[in-house]
Amino acid sequence: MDRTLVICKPDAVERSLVGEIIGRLERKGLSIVAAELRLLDVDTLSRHYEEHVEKEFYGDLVAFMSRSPCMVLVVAGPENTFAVVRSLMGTTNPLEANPGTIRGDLGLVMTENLVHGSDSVESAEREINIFFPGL
Ligand code: 3AN
Repeated sequence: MDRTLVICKPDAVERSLVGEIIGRLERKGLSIVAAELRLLDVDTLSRHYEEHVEKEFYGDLVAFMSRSPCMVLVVAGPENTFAVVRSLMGTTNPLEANPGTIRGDLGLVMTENLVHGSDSVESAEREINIFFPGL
C-alpha cells in the first residue's frame, strides 16, 4: 500500500463538497485511512507550504487556508497513489483544469481550488508526518 495526503480546503468544507470529493476518491478505489476536520494554524501551514513561503501569494494562501476548517485525509492505494489523486484533482488553476477533474468540475478560483494532494512520494511522507505524526 502507498499513501498520500489530501486536504479538502476551507472552500470545499464551506460549500459542503467534502462528501463529493471523498466519494470521487473512494469510487476510484482508494481508501481513507485517516481523516480529521481541523482548523489549520499559521505554523502548521508554514511547514506544509515551506516551498511557497517566499512567494507573493503566500499571505493570501495562508489567510485562505486558515479561515475555516479543512478536512485533512490520508488516502491509501497502489504504487504512486499521489499521482492517482493528482490526476483526479486536475491542474492547480481550476479555470484550466479539465472537465471530469475535481477542480475542473467544481472550481473557478486559483486560490480557492478545493483540494490539496501531495506532489511526490517524498512529499506525501513529509506531509503525512506534519498532520498525522506517527501514523
Ligand atoms: P497544487 O496544489 O496544485 O500542488 P502548488 O503546490 O503549486 O499547487 O500551490 C499550492 C497552492 O498555492 C495552490 N493550491 C494554490 O491555492 C496556491 N497557488 C499556487 N500558485 C499560485 C499563484 N500563482 N497564485 C495564487 N495562488 C497560487
